[in-house]
Amino acid sequence: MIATGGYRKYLAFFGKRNVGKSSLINALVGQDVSIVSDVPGTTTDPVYKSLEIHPIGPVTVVDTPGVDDVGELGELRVKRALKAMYKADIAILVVDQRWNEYEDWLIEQFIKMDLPFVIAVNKIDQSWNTSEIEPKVSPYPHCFVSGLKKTGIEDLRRLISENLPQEEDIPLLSDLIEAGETVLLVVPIDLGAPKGRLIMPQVEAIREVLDREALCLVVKERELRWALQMMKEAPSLVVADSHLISRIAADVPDEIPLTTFSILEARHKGDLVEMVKGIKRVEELTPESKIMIMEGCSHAPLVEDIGRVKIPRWLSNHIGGGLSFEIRAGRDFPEDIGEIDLIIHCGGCTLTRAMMMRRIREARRRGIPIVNYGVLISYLHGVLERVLRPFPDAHTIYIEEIEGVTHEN
Ligand SMILES: Nc1nc2c(ncn2[C@@H]2O[C@H](COP(=O)(O)OP(=O)(O)OP(=O)(O)O)[C@@H](O)[C@H]2O)c(=O)[nH]1
Ligand SMILES: [Mg+2]
Repeated sequence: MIATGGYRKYLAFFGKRNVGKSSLINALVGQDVSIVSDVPGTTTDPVYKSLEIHPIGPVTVVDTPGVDDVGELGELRVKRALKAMYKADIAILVVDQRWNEYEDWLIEQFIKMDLPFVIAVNKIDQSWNTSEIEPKVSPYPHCFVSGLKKTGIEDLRRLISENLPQEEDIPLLSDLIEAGETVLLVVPIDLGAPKGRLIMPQVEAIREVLDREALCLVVKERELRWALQMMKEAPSLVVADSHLISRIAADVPDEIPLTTFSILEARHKGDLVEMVKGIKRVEELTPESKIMIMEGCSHAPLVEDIGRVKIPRWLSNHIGGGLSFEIRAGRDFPEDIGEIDLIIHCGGCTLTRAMMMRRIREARRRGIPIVNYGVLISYLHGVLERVLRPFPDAHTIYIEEIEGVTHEN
């Protein structure tokens, strides 16, 4: 099922053993989802519970084992708790009066991973002196609660809701053009094209041009030159399909802004700058490198499938052979990802922006560079600099961080 407006947020609870994580979760969700006991280390595996919490909306609450767990098994549990951080949208650090290096360490991880977090100071019913903990928690969003007595739970809900990151809306192309201008879309009708229709990014692009009160001309690649000759004024933007981009770039005069549907999609659905940064890794690859091709949906592979055939071929040619490719398709970020040097993600046409951003964040938190099909294809065809020109942020990153160290030809 495709999550659209009702995108489920991951709320992950962290803290030492026995601070009351499970009790607080039960109080927050109003059900006994997690076992509570005074034995430290009661929660041994992350517990996931999906439900609706007002005013936050649909969420998955994740209870984790205490991070101060000891011994070999303890270490394993800590690892599993940390894994929950990779995919969390927000972390809730549960503490009681015993603040020590574990809390400092957890906060350090959240900051390093760019994971928003709030602090719930628990067991406030035990009437201890909170003035000692105030300086520790006051730099961060925090509240005082009792999981046992179920007090302060409303404050915690509000705090979580206020600190959950909101995804901004980024258009496909309407911010790149003015009313009255013309956009030229170059759409291949080849074996990869669906029968009798256009694909989503093409349809969305047409719609955005119309909404912008601009003109849209749609042609196949063979009619491109003719269209350009016919136009009295040059188009203010040409958008072409990635895998034809080197031919199209040769046909479109250098002064006309040119980009690809995939680049537009990478910005609209994710983080173009992050994808451009990922290109740096391409030049560090060796024949032994491991690549993960990640697809957002499972489609029946085509004979000349872009992710399974063309990209591996182009990239292997670029590196000079070798490389191992693993393909993962589906909605969830794979858990057992192993040692991976680079993730190459599809355009994510069936994913929402929020879903795509989560995958990008997770890759970043795991320290794995990520690029997408569109950015990589343009790079491997030697036209990335050109197709990034309409996007000053990403173009600057390319010039400053990539151009000097890579071999775009
Ligand atoms: N007085 C008081 N006791 C609490 C509160 N919250 C939890 N406790 C008690 O603290 C003990 C541990 O609670 P849990 O919720 O199991 O703690 P946990 O953090 O999930 O512990 P682990 O799963 O072992 O990591 C239990 O005996 C709870 O009854 C609270 O707000 N006040
Ligand atoms: Mg627990």
